[in-house]
Amino acid sequence: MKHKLPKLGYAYNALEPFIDEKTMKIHHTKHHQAYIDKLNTALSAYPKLKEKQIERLIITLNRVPKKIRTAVKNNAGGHLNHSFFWLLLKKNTKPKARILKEINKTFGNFDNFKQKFTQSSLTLFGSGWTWLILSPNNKLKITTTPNQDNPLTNSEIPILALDLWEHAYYLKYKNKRTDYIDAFFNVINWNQVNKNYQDALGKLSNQNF
Ligand code: MN3
Repeated sequence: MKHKLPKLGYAYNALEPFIDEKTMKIHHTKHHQAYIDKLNTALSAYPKLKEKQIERLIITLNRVPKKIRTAVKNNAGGHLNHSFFWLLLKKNTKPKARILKEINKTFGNFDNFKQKFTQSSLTLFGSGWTWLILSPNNKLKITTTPNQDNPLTNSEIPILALDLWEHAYYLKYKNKRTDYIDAFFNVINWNQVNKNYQDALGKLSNQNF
């Protein structure tokens, strides 16, 4: 099995003016594709690893031969994170249902959540991601990871993610990470976030992650 670039499911300009067409196109067809190409290259001599689901590959990273472990960590991580991220983007949805209830319960109210998520994103040094995760003890938490690391490595299940690599925003926002984070809050697909939360609760109760 060769890993392949997933379809975006919407047009490259669908998130304008918040995330611009050019950024989306390069991000998807060049950056995401590059992780996939490098992952396929790293796995090419390992038929069994080639058949592994991308999530399993990340969760069981310590069983990947040392020789290719860093390449797999970075590029399987890049593939997994971006595949997850694309689904989280859509204009004109609103936080609702179980996830909103849980956000309010955990962070007091939605504005507090947004503020904390923004603050974490601004204090992350260099390239990485901000996450809303479900912890093994069934709590929502905001975390950050460097590079292309994924919270699954720490048994935390991703619910929401923001790509904070400069390639995700530099063409439009230059050094203004704050403006990019603000823009992101206009294109979060809350239907997907709610689904991710429901799925995470299911995985947690089955210990299936
Ligand atoms: Mn990216």
